[in-house]
Amino acid sequence: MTKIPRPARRHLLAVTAAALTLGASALLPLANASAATGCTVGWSTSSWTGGFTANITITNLGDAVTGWTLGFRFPDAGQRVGQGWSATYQQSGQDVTARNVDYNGSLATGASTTIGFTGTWTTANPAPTSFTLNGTTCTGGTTPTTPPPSTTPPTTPPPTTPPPTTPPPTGTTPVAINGQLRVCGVNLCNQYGRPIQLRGMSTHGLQWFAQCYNDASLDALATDWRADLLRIAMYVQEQGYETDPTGFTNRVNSLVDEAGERGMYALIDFHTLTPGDPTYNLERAKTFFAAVSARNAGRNNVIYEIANEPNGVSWQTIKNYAEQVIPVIRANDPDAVVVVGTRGWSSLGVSEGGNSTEVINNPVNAGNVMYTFHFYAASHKDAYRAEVERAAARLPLFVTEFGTVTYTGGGAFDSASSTAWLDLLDRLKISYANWTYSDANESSAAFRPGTCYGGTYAGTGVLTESGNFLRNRIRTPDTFPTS
Ligand code: IDC
Repeated sequence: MTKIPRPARRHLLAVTAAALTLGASALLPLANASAATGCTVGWSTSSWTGGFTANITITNLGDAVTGWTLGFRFPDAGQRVGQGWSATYQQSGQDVTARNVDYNGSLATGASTTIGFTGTWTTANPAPTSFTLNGTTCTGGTTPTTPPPSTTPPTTPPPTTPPPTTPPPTGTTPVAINGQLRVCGVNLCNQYGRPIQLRGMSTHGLQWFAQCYNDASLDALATDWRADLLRIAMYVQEQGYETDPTGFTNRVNSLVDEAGERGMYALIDFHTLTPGDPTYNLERAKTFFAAVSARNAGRNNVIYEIANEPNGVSWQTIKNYAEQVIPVIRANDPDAVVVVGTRGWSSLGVSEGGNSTEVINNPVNAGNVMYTFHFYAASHKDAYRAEVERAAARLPLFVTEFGTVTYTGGGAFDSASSTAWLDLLDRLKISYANWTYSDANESSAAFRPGTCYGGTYAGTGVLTESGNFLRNRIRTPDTFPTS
């Protein structure tokens, strides 16, 4: 038996005694004597002089419950609950109980719910160290992460009106509506199991265009362009990931968060290009995807793209690579969609004289996988479109990158071919990201050169011909099914 160290044991007894004295247990639903119980609670606050907000995540580790009461004791006598959300609060002395509201009372085994409140403090604001759920001490471990109080209020003040206590759906963003995605048949499907198409933009190389990805530009992407998707192009060579694995991993993770805060999906692109054999980067891929999948496993807006454009190698080599990288991701993030590059710069083999049959006959041995197709509209036309139409009946396809220009990233904007392509993708519900959401001095870039050194990204005044075309295509309303 694990020995509880003395001070902790004393504390647990104190909490129980206090709860009993205050009659808190009278509020509890009758315990089913045979039901397994257990819980873990995460507590995080942001605190300023005299005030704080607390976010509390409750995870039920026992049998399913249909109603719950969370109990905890403030360590300091000056701490008070103010306005709460997603629970009703009572405080007596230092003891607090939070009871579920209608929509979050049912907690299946392993399920979590998050509640919170604004509060006040006088002399100190330490986190509670022990919690109970329906009277059972949460021994699953508490994770107080309270930073030391700062002397100035946070830049975003606590809400003066509480967030609504009505149930989700909580928003109309692409991620709020569609939730965790998965592959169903040849489609990308949302949380209702219905096919959807995501439309969005790709960054340029993060090593060159970091200045283009900031609050203003990402706000414009989410609200002016109304994009569903941000592809995060992390080059591996060309002064990319291999020169600073930690730095680039952090940069990708922070862009995942930025996309998530705006309700957009994030496509994490391991942007291999030269050399074209993904095996060259296999160990780097394993290291990178282990890190990003562990870090983002709890997020529902992440899609993994494991090799941008394999070239000069067989499909079998790409498949072998995929079957080594995918398990690394799945070990951490079992339900995320993974997109696998194809032969001939992700042309389904066409640019190297092949076609999609090699994939159809020999698919990657893993579920929840899609296959990459890339095109550049001025270079790749009817023959490529015909192959996409043929393949789309058999394979889940994702156009993780395309250009409206030639495959060099430059040359004239091809309006007719770009329109034909996007009409086809819309009809087949194939998701896409355009190269690039940047102000690179090349015609594939959406912004005019110099835009990223100014503060304006919304509207049409900063756009190139290609950018204007894409913005018009992307900002039309989505028609995501919700049942
Ligand atoms: C191009 C960039 C260009 C950069 C070059 C470096 O547009 O500024 O100098 O990469 O490698 C792809 C690749 C993508 C290319 C793009 C245009 O995925 O990295 O970007 N392209 O050439 N495949 C087909 C075209």
